[in-house]
Amino acid sequence: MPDALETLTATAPETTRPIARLTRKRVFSGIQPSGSFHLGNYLGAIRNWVDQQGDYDNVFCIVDLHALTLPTTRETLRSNIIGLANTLLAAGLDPAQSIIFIQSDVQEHAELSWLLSSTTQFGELRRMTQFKDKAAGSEEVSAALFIYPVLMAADILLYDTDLVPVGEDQKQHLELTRDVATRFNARYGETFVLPEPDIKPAGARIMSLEDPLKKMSKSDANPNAAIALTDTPDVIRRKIRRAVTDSGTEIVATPDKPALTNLLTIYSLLSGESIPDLEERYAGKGYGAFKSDLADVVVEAVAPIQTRLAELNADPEIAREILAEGAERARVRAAAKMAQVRDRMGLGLG
Ligand code: ATP
Ligand code: LTN
Repeated sequence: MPDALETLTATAPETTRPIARLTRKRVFSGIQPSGSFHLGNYLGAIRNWVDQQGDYDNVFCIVDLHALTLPTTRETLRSNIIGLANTLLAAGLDPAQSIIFIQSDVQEHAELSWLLSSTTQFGELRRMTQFKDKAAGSEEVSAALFIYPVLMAADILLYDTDLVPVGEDQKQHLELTRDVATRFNARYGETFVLPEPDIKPAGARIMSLEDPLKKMSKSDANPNAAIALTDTPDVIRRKIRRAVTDSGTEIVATPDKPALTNLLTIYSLLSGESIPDLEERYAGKGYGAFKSDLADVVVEAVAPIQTRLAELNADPEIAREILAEGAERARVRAAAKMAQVRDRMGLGLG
């Protein structure tokens, strides 16, 4: 992939780019290397990161420390990290426009997380719905799973982030981040920028194909619940064919039809056609024709990403270099912020 290498070498060092930092809003977002990247991740988050990256000063992070909150192995984590990095690049993240790095390569994330845990209340963490959901589904609940949102707050606050593009499921974590930052600023003086969530109304919550009341999730035990970006055309067609539908036969997006609403949302986001136009087109037609067309739309949308992904997978050095350079640039910012935080809190002898 000479293209990616060219953009890599064209990227100016962090210290020579002050103008961009002064004039553009700062964006930070993260994604866990915790399993196969699915259509919900793409439509709810990454596609927005890619579409907007020219407008902002972006930092995107593969949050491997977060992936330790649920049981994993060394081999799985390693292969998930490189797989995710290649997927993000294949989906269009551009190192010339965005800093892309691995969380554990910048040690300040873990350090700030500890410091912020002192301005976070136990009761606040206990109320987090993601913790409750994930804890309910695991036999062993680590302390890390409980403090997960503090590490997320550290990720965001370390970079003076203005905007955090995420799916709807992360809204509560963003509220916590703002609360923790507000409390810290009140106690130690103005230190952190208060970030705003950037949640797009469409695609913010793509639902499971097996249960339209649950979000499509990497950690779903049922492999038919999610369409992975790496699924073959045959697998995509099969999953869509067997996706649950609602009672009745109408193809409309109404509150009493969560399954059809979800399928129409996916169709609309990938084809660019509006939901009312799709409802009109499929009025009186059966689920069979609708699902078959939807499968075509999905297969066509993921094909170019899969082609780029295969090229990147064939040469893991490309991602490795991009991530190393991203970590170097992220470290410059993180170190400056941490020096300020340590000083504000009175740590060490200054
Ligand atoms: P898990 O379900 O195991 O927690 P995940 O699929 O939510 O994993 P993350 O790495 O936690 O994956 O999320 C990456 C980004 O994708 C986040 O911004 C998240 O809000 C978004 N996202 C995840 N699932 C969906 C979904 N079903 N619909 C829309 N956005 C989603
Ligand atoms: N918790 C997020 C992943 C994540 C993140 C972040 C998102 C970790 N740190 C910082 C935005 C900003 C998730 O599960 N999707």
